Amino acid sequence: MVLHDAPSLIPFPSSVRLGEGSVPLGSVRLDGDPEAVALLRAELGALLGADAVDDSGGTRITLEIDPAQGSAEGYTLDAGADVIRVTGHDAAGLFYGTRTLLQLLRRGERAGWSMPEIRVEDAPRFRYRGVMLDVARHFFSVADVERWIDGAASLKYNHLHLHLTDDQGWRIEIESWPLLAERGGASEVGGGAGGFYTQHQYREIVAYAAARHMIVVPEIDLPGHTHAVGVAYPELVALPSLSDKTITESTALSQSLPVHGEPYTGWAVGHSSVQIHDESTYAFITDVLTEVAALTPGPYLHIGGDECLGTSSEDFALFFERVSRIAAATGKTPIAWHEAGAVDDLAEGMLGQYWAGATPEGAHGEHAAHFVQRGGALILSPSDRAYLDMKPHAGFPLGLAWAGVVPLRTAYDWEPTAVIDDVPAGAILGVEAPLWTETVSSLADADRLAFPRIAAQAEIGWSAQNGPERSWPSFRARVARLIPVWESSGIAVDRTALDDETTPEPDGIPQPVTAASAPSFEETA
Ligand code: TNX
Repeated sequence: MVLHDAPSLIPFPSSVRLGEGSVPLGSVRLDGDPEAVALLRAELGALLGADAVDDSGGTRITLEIDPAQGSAEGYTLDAGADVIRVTGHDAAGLFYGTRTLLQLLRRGERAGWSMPEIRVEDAPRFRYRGVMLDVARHFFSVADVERWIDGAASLKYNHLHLHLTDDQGWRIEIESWPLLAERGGASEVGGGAGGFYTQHQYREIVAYAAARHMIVVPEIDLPGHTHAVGVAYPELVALPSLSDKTITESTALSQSLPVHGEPYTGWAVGHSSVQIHDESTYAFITDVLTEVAALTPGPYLHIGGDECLGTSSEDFALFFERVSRIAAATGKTPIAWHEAGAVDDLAEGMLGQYWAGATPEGAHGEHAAHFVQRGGALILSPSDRAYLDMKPHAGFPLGLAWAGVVPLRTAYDWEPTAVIDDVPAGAILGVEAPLWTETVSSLADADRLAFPRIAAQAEIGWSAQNGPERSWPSFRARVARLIPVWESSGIAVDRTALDDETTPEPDGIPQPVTAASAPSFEETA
């Protein structure tokens, strides 16, 4: 059953009891865990006005950690007459409780800011809830990445996968191989200037994410997607392997073909590889992965492995058997795209990231399952559901459509434990929503492709399969009410996402609900 007065929370919590009244927030004071208080004070100050958060009066907001309550990343939120209490099982749980609190804020015409009287008990379904930003096809500034983190953290995502290297640009300073960033970073799709993060800037991103309980997962894509390495150090990279498909598609798009040692600015994939039979390649990779691991407090190091279309399966196996162990030797758990599961002797315990369809065809499912057979686990990013860069409808100006057009309803319609045959549910670490940026050159464009579909993957990753409100009609109604909230925080949203859908009203008569007809942030009180 859909509760029509269910609060507009995404992802929907494990349990919600809504009271009758509302809690005024015209003036609040915060106490409790210093870190959580500092962050929420700044956020409430920006929303309610600095004067409203002056610690002198009004509604008391208490933020506490109590490991005796709930489970990992879980929290309870109790909003009564004039006290709001958020208790996290751990610091992450407390942070998520404050995300729920922020989603509950409403501004009434006369009454000003308030939230409903409510009791929420909540904890996530999956440990890994990721978003990916491809900063290689187009470069995004530190400030842009921080805004992206804010949007994802508000939906309780806890991992940010940064796709740091690809044919079109190398985005992270490596001190032992300085030309990678200096030369390999000075390009992007479409011919723009590109850019890279200094190690100092990268640490800033990692720290900003950590303060919002997001772990950064760096990806150095190998052995393919390495054309930019050859712009910096031509001897490390093989000559481009130009398939008929690459030639036809590049011609159709009026994009130049890759030329060894020169910047590449088109969209083609699968034409590059490091020199698999040169020892110097492995010295280079050891240096790079060691530096990236040292910049990474999180447990994971993504080493790519996708779309090596010009590489023989023998060479691919030779490479991955060795490089998966070089990655593991840094002390991190390596992650690879699921194609690497074709390799028999992968380092044990690696994670596979599955990107083919929600109904696997060919060997994709087997390759993914191989990671589990080797003692690892899976992150699921089915491209026809979870890829944020697929067009949400055919005429959408941004995005690609190779995995299909993915409307919001399709994005919401999949079950992580039902994708890969013959793996136990416990081997599904979680889900990730990737945004590739061939067609995305600004944060506003990234947002417009991501929102609201990013909310679908957030709910799939967090909310129990049979939890309350875990249905399309409820989700859709909650999205409609959150669109103005996202917009008021500066996020560009695809307002057409709900246009072709209808939802049953309480009296059973289906009514079209469009983002345009959704209430504004002010009117949702
Ligand atoms: C496939 S799926 C890629 C990327 C592209 C993306 C575009 C996968 C692991 N790799 O190289 O950017 O499609 O949607």
